[in-house]
Amino acid sequence: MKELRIRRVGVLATATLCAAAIGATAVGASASSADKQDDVATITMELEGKNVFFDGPSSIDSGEELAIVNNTNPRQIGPHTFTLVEKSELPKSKQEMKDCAKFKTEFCVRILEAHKVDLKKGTVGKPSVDVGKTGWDKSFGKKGDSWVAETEGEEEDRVVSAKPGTKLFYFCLVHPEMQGKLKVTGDMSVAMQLSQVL
Ligand SMILES: [Cu+2]
Repeated sequence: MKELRIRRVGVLATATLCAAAIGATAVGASASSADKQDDVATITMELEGKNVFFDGPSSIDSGEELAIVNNTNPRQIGPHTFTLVEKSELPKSKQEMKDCAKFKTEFCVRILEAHKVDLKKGTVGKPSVDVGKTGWDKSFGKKGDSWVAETEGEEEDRVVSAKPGTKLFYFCLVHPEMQGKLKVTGDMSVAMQLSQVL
């Protein structure tokens, strides 16, 4: 069991602070690539001034490795999640984001539960949740792929197992204004052949 750096009070304070800044926050991932390693696509968690956001590519090939890297200090901004989410479930309004960060919405509580978060103890029982096929493919709904970043510099690498043509939407449960979209590209016919063989 890993210890969360920021306890409930810290998380809520952060979330409230961020909710206040939502109006001014730039949402979404830019097309720039943070080339930490040459051939691994990377989405980073960033903090600039009061803006907290994901920075990463807008598309990726199916079967490629995708790394998520936390470039922020949890003492400043709290932990993050990188959570795949169905487009319809993304919190949109300021109020929806606030309610999600305060775990008032059933959908957001589901993600919390998937990570086996104990708010009283401030612990995350299961930082890596990988359902569906191994790798990044399954969006919440009921179950989905998600990762909790608790420390600065922490990284999670998984292959993109979603089919070409899929759009993966993602957000952070702690700061729901952190959102992004990833188009999964690649040769559909190769993917079809593969799925017949496997
Ligand atoms: Cu976050």
